[in-house]
Amino acid sequence: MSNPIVGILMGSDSDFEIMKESAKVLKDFGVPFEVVVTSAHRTPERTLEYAKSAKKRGLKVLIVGAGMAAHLAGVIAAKTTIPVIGVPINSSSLNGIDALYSTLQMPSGIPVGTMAIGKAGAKNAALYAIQMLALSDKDLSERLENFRKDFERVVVEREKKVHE
Ligand code: RP5
Repeated sequence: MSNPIVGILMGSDSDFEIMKESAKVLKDFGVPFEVVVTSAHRTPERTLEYAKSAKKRGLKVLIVGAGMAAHLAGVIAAKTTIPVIGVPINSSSLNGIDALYSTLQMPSGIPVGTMAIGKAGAKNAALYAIQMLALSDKDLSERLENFRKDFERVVVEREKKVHE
């Protein structure tokens, strides 16, 4: 996509199965984004370069998913003042608890807004990014309001099925 304002980053292409949930939401809302595979451990220089240049390139929010010893979101956050939203990926035998702690437990001064483990987290990361962007974008804000209304309707409809 040209002129992306959200970056979706992940530590491995194997994370895409989860992180595509963020991409789907951003696409539905018409928010331009880019997807990048970069690792804090395997490609540290590429990761730092991305973080350092993100703001200059016009990115406004970064969504970062990683599993196992998930340092990616923290390393990215260390090198940019753009808000970083972390998504712990359940790619290990610890089912993502390792990634949750690694992503969430940032030392003071360098925040990473951490979502739930896995697909729900990836979806919510995109919605959270949209909420931030909507603060200065009236159209996007309206789309968000409509999304919430539709969402409420779907929940009520589903409840009817429970009683059938
Ligand atoms: C992390 O290690 C990645 O974010 C991924 O969740 C996990 C496993 O990566 P692969 O071995 O599948 O490439 O860096």
